[in-house]
Amino acid sequence: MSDLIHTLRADFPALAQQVNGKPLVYLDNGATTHKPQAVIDAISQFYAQDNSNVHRGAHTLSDRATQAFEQARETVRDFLNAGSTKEIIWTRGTTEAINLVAHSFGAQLQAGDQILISAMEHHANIVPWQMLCERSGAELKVIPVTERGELDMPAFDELLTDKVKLVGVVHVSNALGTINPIEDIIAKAHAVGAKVLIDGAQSVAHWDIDVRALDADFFAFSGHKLFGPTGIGVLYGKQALLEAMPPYQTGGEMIEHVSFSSTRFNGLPFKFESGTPNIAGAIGLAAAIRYLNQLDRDALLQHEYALLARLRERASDMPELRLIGDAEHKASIFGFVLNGAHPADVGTLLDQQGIAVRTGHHCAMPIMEQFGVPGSVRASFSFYNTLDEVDALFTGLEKAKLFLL
Ligand code: C6P
Repeated sequence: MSDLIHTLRADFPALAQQVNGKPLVYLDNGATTHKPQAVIDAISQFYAQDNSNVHRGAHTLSDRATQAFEQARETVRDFLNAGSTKEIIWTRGTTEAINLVAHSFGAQLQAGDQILISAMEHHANIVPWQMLCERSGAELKVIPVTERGELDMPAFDELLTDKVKLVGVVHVSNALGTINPIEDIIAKAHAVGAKVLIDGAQSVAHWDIDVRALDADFFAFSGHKLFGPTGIGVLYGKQALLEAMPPYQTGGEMIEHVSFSSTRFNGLPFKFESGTPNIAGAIGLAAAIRYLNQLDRDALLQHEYALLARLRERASDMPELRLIGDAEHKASIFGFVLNGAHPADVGTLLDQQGIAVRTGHHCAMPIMEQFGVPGSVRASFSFYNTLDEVDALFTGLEKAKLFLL
């Protein structure tokens, strides 16, 4: 396996650099992943050769750009196993995808309705629903999280009544690493007539998603956490739901006919895509997916679990280290505090050793508060990380301890 990982690392030029005089150990993949050369090439080829606006021009370059852009949508459809490209809406990322649903699907909500999210959500899956509740009079309910950082499923069962119109839940928590039982959640929510939005920002990079097998109503993710560019993301929505939803933002591209007396909207997916889209971003994201499709993703996931096992083993030998989130089902996202040390100081000392982690509240303040910490240190891994890098993290932490504890 380690030979394969070293071969794959060569596909990611940013990994092969020194930072602060040390080889880069990049453990901030939850924030954004690095990009393989194939993605960088696809974006630069678009700008070097095909650059043009889409769906507009009567010329060859525009045709090429449109073809590549719509082919990218088909690549995403296939990746998610969605039934139609009409169900694939380009957004700027997970945040915009959730806001779209909150504004558009949410337009039908009224006083007496409830939205159910969990205590481990990223702010992107909290604040849009709070705003919707203010606008509509609907009520926001929260599924509690246990001490280990797992969803309290008996509490979920109790909270799930026919008042709930939408359940919004994160697939993998960016702060805790917990993998949530979304199949169960979706089935139970459907049984009371609620729709389900899955925040897939942190899951897509680790394993394949099949939105039809999941029966998810909405699934959101960001390209930049999936080895693609920033500024592009996807909202998957079931066609019948999207057809019934009003447009989110308005302007060019999302219309069929405009006069000063009335406007007819375009069909799916364009109804939700106003203005010139991120064409290069979509093409770059499709290149990332094509790159992933030629890999054995199951084998890479097993490698990530081996990294996690080593992390857990090393952590058990460091009594000052307190895990923030120790779910049974966990992705390779490792949040912790060193008792007595501020997470930001730990992060700085690791950076001096070339080790990139994220520190802070990870845009998930409510769950940090529940764990009684203002923030944590988070090492988030990808398939291109190695067991040696896990060991480098712990060597770095031993050094940090000498300064801080
Ligand atoms: N989490 C992290 O370091 P955007 O910013 O739209 O691409 O993704 C927002 C988002 C939504 N949900 C989850 C679970 C996320 O992890 C993120 C982004 C990054 O954890 C940046 S805060």
